[in-house]
Amino acid sequence: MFNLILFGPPGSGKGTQAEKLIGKYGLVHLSTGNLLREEIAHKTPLGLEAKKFMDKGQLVPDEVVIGMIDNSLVHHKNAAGFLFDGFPRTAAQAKALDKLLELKKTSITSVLALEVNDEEVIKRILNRGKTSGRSDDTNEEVIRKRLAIYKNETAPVSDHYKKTKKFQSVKGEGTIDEIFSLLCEAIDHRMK
Ligand code: B4P
Repeated sequence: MFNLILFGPPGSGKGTQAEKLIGKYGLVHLSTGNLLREEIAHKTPLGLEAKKFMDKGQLVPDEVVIGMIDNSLVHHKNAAGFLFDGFPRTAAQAKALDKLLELKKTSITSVLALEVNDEEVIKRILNRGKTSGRSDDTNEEVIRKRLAIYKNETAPVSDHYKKTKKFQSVKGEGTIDEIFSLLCEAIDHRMK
């Protein structure tokens, strides 16, 4: 199995690149952001609870997102591999993911981190906010809060993967196709 984590700050292009990568490599796309937004759209109790955190730019509690990933892994029993987008975002999530994959007798193959500067991601997210209908995309203060949480809680998760030499940074600035080529190069190299 080829299991890829797409890592990077909010608005770095994880979702954008994930859509292209799953088509090329036949991976199952697991985006915790998308799963949470589906719960919100269906007004489930989980969605209504998660929305309170997301609207403030905060992370949704670990047990909620870990539970969603657990369900998704069970649901996609015969997958050739997974692309994790926006997960793990905390050390506890990274440890839980290792355990869940171990139960499936597999592990993370590669972690690719999109590097984009703060002002560029703020510009991208505010731009998406004009059409996305996402309340966490329209307020610059909330976006800066998401970035601060990324730096304090999520960026340190990279150390977990650096120890096993699975971590690689990729330039996330440029056109969508240029960044896609860099990601494909890194994946093809890992697959050899
Ligand atoms: P996510 O859904 O993961 O959202 P994101 O970080 O904003 O998106 P992403 O990096 O995928 O950006 P995209 O490609 O869309 O999280 C939202 C919230 O959910 C979190 O704040 C948190 O509250 C909660 N959550 C999710 N997962 C969680 C977890 N594991 N634990 C706890 N809470 C969790 O790109 C952004 C924009 O840039 C788009 O408009 C795109 O068109 C544009 N763009 C992309 N590439 C570009 C390029 N090369 N040039 C110019 N623009 C580009």
